[in-house]
Amino acid sequence: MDILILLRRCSRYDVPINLSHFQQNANMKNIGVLHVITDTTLQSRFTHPQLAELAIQGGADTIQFRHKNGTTRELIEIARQMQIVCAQHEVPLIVNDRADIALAVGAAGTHFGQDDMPVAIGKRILSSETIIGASARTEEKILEAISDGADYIGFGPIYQTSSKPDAETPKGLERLRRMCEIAKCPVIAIGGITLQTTAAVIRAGAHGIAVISAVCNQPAPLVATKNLMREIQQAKQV
Ligand code: TZP
Ligand code: MG
Repeated sequence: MDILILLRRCSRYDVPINLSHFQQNANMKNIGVLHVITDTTLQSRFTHPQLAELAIQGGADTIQFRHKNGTTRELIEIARQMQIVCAQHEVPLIVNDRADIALAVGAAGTHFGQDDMPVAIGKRILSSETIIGASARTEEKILEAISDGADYIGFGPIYQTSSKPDAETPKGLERLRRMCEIAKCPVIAIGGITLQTTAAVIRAGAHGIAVISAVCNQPAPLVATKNLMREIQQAKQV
């Protein structure tokens, strides 16, 4: 058995050893810098797979499927179509909330919020290659998710957003900067990020960004994605 798996089992369920730095060094996965979250509630011009295709054509290096209603069968069917698009272009598909749907369609990863499956359980039921992203309402819970082995964390909302009805008050760039300093894994900033604010977010230390409206609600999602990616890359060079 993989020694890290063995040690992690011991640490979580038997003895209190914090292995977060081990996990970062040994299991670091390739995490994209532009996560486009597809959405069909804020716009109805494009389906989830169509948005995935446009975003990938524009250079998105991660697609997240996030759909808050619908039956499990419906979600599996949409995710399956998205996985076909993502696999064709070798872009990872992350399924929001649902480890079972990620497993069902062979997606690259899942993203868990504070009320979803705990990261420690996700680690047990998903393969070791599966990307696990996590976000939470408090910094304490975020740090817990990191020490449980999250591969990246989503941090936000950075700015005001109307895309998530229950979003908290904006955390701003200073708190993002602090989180990036203490997190032992990549931080993906989310919430109200636009083309105009992308550079500041990256300069605050974010590994990347996750967006809905800055792509899905734009007249041309492909062009919007291209512009965001260029902005990220330029900000990383400075
Ligand atoms: N989680 C925190 S803010 C947010 C989510 C899903 C919404 C992001 O959407 P937008 O349009 O990029 O602000
Ligand atoms: Mg969730």
